[in-house]
Amino acid sequence: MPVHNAEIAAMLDQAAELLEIRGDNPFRVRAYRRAARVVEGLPRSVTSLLAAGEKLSALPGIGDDLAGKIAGIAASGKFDLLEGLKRELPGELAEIAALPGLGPKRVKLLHGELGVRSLEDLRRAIRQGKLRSLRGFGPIMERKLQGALAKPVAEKRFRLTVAEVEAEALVNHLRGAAGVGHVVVAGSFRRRRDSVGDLDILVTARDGAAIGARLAAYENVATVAARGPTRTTVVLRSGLQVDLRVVPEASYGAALMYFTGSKAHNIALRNMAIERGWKLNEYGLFEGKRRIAGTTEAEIYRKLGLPEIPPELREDRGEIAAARKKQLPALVTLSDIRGDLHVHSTWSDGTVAIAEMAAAARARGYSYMAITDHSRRLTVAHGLDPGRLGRQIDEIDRLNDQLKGFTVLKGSEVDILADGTLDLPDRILDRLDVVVAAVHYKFDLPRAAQTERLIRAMDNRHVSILAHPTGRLLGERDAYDVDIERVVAAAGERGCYLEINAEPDRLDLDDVHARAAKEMGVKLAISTDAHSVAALDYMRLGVDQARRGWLEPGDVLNTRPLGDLKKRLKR
Ligand code: DGT
Ligand code: CA
Ligand code: CA
Repeated sequence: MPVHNAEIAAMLDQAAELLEIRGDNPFRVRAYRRAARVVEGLPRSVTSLLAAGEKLSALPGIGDDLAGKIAGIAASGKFDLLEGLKRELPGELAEIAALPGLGPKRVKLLHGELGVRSLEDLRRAIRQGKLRSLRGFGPIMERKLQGALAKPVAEKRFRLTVAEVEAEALVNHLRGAAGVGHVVVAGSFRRRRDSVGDLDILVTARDGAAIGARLAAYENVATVAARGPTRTTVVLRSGLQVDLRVVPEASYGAALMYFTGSKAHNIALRNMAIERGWKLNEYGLFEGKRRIAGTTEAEIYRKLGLPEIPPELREDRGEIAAARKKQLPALVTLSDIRGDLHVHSTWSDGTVAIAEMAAAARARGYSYMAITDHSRRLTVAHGLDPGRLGRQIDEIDRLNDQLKGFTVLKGSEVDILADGTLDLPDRILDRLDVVVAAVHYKFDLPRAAQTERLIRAMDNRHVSILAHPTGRLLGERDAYDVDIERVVAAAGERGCYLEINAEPDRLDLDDVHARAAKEMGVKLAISTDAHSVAALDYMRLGVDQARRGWLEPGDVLNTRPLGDLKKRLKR
């Protein structure tokens, strides 16, 4: 059976974790992590790429050695390096490293100094008060770990990009069945939530059992959890659950609406139907026994006196009242985006030279792109000091002289130091078009200090955009403790923009905070933070979250043409 991309990525990630704990070369560790992200984001399975004779070493960040290892995993389902590391490093160290606040470095200390090999060992060490004696483990860390160890295992959710890769392959497989009409992924996936609990796939066909059989026979199915004439539930080998529902064509709109949800939105609509003496369910809108709508969603909304509500808004967060008053927002779309304001190059930890990145941005229909490489504090990312940034500025000036109809903006992703000052002096920031300020360390400051830190950074009039404002990493790291409302208000007072970082594991600000920002009159930049050409395409994920945050083109900085943009970037 072919090995799925998600499984390969998980093995590469685990290997990176264990290599880091073992104290391997950080570049090697990062190479494995990066490869995991690349594999995870591939539009096709590694197996099919190899079968088509394509070279994995042509992918960004994947050299010959890694390409060989990945091909080996794809062929055998096993990763010798990982097996070896697991034998060499005892117990549950990888699980321990995944706890909040514990990276590989601290796990090494726990293991080396206290002999911790399992989660139980760690609990015991905390009970016995041994943790505090270790360097870098204060009482705050102890309390945090106690909390994390006490929590039941959270419901596993899957990042939207991971679900997309699974969904695309599966939808193609189902389309191959005889007698299928529509095949569509509904649920939180269609509402474009940043993560999904499972995939809800809706198919129109007469013979539901045949479609169910086709799903059960899919090569990536691990277990079939339930099987019936119109519904089938399976769990894929990645752990992602799939709920399949088969309905007749006449119920397509009603079923799509029902399975798109959200549940709260459905209930609100059903109540509207009841008020009119009707009944609304997944088979249609009914007056007595007569179906008065159901083939399309638009038809059902129309009967209820509403315009069609975009799936991204269907959360019962005021969209029905807005629809009733004909005041639904005209949501921003990908084609409104005119440029990307947070992009890396080989000057820091990007994989592509500035000129190539510019060409790729231009090919996406943009008219500008800001190069915002890291600043000097981030040594692992080859952050730029004022001298190198000065030389980069000169290079960009020369490049712009050659480009027509496209502009590379000079920028920096400057680190916000612990006290809220910036990692680069004003005299160099003064030469830039865009300064993106970001927190990359000291995530555990107390709330008041963290809030002050961000606000102080925005006090610097050179700062145009606050990058990934809460620092969350989906499924890995919670947002740091910060009074986000104060930060949003402070951004508004200072004419600073907030970022929706479109990286699939960030999507930060999230939908809810983006909407709060809009309501407070603060505008946002949707930026990819791309370190490779392929990552420029994450823009659509940022736009999805912006849409979930009710944003219209006018709320988004990088929908502005260049001249207007430049004026807005000046504070
Ligand atoms: P998820 O999977 O946790 O990311 O979120 P959803 O929204 O995809 O939820 P899921 O998979 O449990 O159900 C898919 C859709 O089915 C949901 O959005 C709305 C509909 N649905 C599920 N349960 C109910 C229910 O009890 N009542 C109503 N009205 N709709 C439901
Ligand atoms: Ca779902
Ligand atoms: Ca479901």
